[in-house]
Amino acid sequence: IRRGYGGRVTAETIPPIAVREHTVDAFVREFLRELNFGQGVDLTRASVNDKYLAMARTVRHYLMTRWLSTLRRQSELQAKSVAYLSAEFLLGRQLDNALLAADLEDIVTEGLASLGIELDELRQAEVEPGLGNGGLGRLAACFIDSLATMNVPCIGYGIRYEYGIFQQTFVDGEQVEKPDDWLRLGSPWEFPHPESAVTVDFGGSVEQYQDDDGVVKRRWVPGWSVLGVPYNYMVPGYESGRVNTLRLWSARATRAFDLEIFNSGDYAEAVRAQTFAENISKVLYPEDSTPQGKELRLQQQYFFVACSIKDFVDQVLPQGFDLHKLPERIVFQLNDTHPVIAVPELMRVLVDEKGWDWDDAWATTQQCFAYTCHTLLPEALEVWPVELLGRLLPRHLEIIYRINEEFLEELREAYPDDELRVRRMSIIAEYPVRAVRMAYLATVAGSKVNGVAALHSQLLRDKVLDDFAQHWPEKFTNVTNGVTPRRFLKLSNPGLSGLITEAIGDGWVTDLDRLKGLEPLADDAEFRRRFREIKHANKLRIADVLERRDGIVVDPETLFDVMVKRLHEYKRQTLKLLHIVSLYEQITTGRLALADVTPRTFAFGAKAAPGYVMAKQIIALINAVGRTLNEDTSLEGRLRIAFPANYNVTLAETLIPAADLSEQISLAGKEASGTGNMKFMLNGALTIGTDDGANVEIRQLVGDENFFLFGLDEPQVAEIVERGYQPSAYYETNADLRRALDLILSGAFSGGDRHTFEPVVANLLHEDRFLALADFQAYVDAQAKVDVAYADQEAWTRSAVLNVARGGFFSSDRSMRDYIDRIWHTPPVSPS
Ligand code: 7GP
Repeated sequence: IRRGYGGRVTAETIPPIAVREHTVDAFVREFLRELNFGQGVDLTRASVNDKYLAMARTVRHYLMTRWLSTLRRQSELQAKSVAYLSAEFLLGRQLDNALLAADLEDIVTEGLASLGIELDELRQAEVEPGLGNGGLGRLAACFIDSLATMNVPCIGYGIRYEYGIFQQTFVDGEQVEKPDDWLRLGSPWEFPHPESAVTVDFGGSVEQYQDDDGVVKRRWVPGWSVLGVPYNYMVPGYESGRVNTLRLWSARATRAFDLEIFNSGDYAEAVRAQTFAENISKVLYPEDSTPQGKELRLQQQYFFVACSIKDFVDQVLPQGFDLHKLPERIVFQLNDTHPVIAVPELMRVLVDEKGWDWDDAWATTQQCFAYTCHTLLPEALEVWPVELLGRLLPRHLEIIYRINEEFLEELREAYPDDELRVRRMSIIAEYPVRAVRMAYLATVAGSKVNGVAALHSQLLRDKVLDDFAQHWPEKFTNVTNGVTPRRFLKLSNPGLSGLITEAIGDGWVTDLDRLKGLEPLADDAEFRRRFREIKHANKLRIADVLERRDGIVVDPETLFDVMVKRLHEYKRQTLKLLHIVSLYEQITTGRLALADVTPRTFAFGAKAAPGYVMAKQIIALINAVGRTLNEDTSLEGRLRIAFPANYNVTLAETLIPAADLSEQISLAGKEASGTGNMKFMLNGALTIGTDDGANVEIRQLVGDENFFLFGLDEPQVAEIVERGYQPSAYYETNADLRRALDLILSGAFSGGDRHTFEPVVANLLHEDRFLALADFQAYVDAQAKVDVAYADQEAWTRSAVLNVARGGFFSSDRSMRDYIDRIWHTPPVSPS
């Protein structure tokens, strides 16, 4: 035992950790104590928020023993840990997960009821921490859940944004963003440790000096600094006894900074300086897949990785630890390029602060990092202008230059007659401005590089990072994404979870391959009936939520056709919209009889990056089409659009279990993996999808007969683009497509105004970067097959059951096993 967050103690002086009594009475006592002494109110006067906060704090007491013993055990054993470095952790609500981990739901329900409180009312009071944009951030949250459950030591490092992903509202159908003030009513799940704040430097210059032996060296003379205050969150495993830690950093002004200005007597300036520092962790950048190269974003990135490395080296490791053994104790996993500045930071610590020689430091650094890439879009690959990096982190820029120099030297030796290749692979890009390619830096520094689905990893090797894969074939690997079955099946779909457990026992919660045991039940009529009943109940549940949350009315008797994900042209929400508009056009012109239309609820959920103009217009168009269809009584409610604003983790948890059809219709070769696709499958929806991302693996597992495949595959896309894609040709030759686009242009959805949606249509006709028009007919044909299949409810349910039964592969527990075997080599450790 050594210095930790609580001062100096020895193993002998630590008092035993109090264990909470697992009874209704004990819970009620604790709860009332929290309410009275924590919140300072008595029950008769307590607001819902008071009760929620008191309950949350009570629940966390029950996990505390496990957390403290996990930490104590870890400092005894010094086992190798994963440090998951991620600018985003999209956690979702914490209460249910904590209740599950503490096995408290029944006790809390009963205890609260004895006080006249409904657990469900308190649940609704929790504001979800939206500290992520979408897939990448939610994946990080699933991964840390799995590691805790599998007993693997892990510390998540990220940023405690004061404002998470914006709250989306619709005003006249258009997206309007509101700040996400998630901390406003208190944040009972976090443990701030201001006393353990670390200093992070920025700016200044680099100077040359002579060390004690007269050797000339270089060091950073920073210009300004901020403090990083750690906030710890529990990451409880399910039935594992382990509680890992998520440590999020919050920026504060340094005292030195304050004092200097204070002494000069300028109070207002001192406060301004404080604001300046605190801006660093103020807000999550809302761009998903298209980062803007903003200075503040680079500050955020360096801020959290510098805090994390310092924390790990100075606080987590025992004093006097020989850093040459660092690779035995840690692997820093880089969640995309956002934390890649950690590479030169570790080099700076080892070379400048610890006095190591360069080669030694580089050898160690390379063993400590691994890099996951989450995209294929060229515009998503982060590049930092040298001018900006040099201004903000001058010493890091020098270090990057040196890494690059040595790397290029190695390349010139390997490819003496291929200077073109050497330049292509340079970490420094020369055009349009001199800039650092962060993905290249990560690839050079990382011991492994992985994509997030089989196809994605292959395209990384063959296209995006092909030169690197040729140079270091053994560096490249794949780990297909997964999702946590605790949150996205057990908690979110209690009906189906109960049925599964009844059929095969509850082992599936930590061993999802056991879902295989459901396969024979696909042929059991009684099982299918109950399965359908549960789906129906889930539709009633979401119908209720949508009505109360958004005033949206849906018909639970219809096919629920759901597309929820960020709004991006490559994901092709417009393709689905064109299908809907085409159906509507055919009905209103009498070419399609209403009686022949399968009643459907088309559900959308999507946020657009605030600066992404086209995405926002597409949102407005979905809402406009929705208003027209929903108000058109001639449709008799057979086709409705439900587009609730502010799709988030909480809404996903009730919407996905109600879905019949999962829309995964990105242009082949663009969606790295997708993880929503896995959640739908596990909740018994059938997929209509392209051969893209993890859809490929989903289809292989579930079988062609249980999946609606359509559209061009990646080689076909590449060929069409190579030949010169002409979207207007499809408009001219496909009458249904033309009529649908013309209907939008006619102003039918914009009160007769022909200009409103002209840019969306024009973009499709003249550019259509993601080949929506080329895939239109194939999509419509596949949707016709959906209608036919859905008409046979027994066969449909059979397919739905098989989707669940064959979805076990997509547990994030399996992803973690793959990371451990292929990249991390971190064995599980018993927590006590
Ligand atoms: C996403 C990918 O778009 C998605 O296909 C994948 O399932 C998910 O990561 C998890 O791997 N990417 C992002 O969310 C993102 O912001 C930045 O990528 C490059």
